[in-house]
Amino acid sequence: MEFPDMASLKLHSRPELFDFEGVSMTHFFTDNWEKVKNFQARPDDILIATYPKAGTTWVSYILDLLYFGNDDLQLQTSQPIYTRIPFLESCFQEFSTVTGTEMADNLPTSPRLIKTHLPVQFVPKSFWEQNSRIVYVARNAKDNAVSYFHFDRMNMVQPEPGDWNSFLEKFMKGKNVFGPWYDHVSGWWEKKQTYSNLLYLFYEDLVEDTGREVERLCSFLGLSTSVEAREKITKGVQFDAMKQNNMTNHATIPFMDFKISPFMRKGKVGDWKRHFTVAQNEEFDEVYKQKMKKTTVKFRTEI
Ligand code: PPS
Repeated sequence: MEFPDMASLKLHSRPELFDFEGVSMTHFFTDNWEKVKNFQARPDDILIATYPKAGTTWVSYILDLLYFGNDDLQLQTSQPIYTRIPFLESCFQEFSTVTGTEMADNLPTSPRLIKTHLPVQFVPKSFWEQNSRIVYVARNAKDNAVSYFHFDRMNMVQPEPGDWNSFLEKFMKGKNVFGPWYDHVSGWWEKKQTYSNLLYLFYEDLVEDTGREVERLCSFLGLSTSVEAREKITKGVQFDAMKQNNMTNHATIPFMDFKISPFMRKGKVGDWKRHFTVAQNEEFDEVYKQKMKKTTVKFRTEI
């Protein structure tokens, strides 16, 4: 995907959130809806699904290296990750002539790695019909909220976040692009109970022991990657390596202002403690208890 330079961008203001079949969205992810809904998945497709800021890029890069990381890393050093792993529902017409579905349709690779932030009920039905494999990554709500706040500050195609307190209030009400975190993580968790081709990973587990999670991915995907290759990948996907790597750090996206906040920001579990006041934390815990009372999914907010 080629982006024009900043000077020719047609974006005049931040997009507004609106209700789309019960979920808060911006037009960037609904403008191509007919094509998204009717997207033709293939049995060997691998869908990487997450709530925004839960570790999408991290797991995408791990899968990319597992499947296509030949010794010379020719692809990985010449093409930004978002051109090789299309963002299915994206439709940034102001900046790009290709939509996420067109990019996915035109992907020459097998398997195709495809990224989505859709809540489970919005996933095109062909993925279920084709029994495609899906890797879902979830991150604890507090760190996820902090990461999303900084992302909305620096990303001009996201709604204006306001200050931290007002962003957190909106987060608790689910007024974020792709809707409530609570419904997203629990909806996908419920799906896992009936759809066996779904691996549910946690960001906190990846931080705690990346190598173990890479091994878990290999076993889910039926890959017999050698120990040496797995160790090399584990090293290459550490936060500092990905932050330095211009093909994974999103430095080439013109609508992200890294002077406000970098895409690869902290990469930590527990950064929320530097953001939440005691009162905010108490209110958040109370809301969390209510919203999550029906699900069995459990998160760690520190490791
Ligand atoms: S997006 O825009 O939704 O696709 O963003 P996403 O990739 O899901 O999430 C970005 C956050 O993931 C962190 N990240 C990592 N953490 C640890 N190790 C590695 N290798 C790594 N890669 C990405 C990234 O820094 C963002 O989190 P924060 O907390 O903002 O730093």
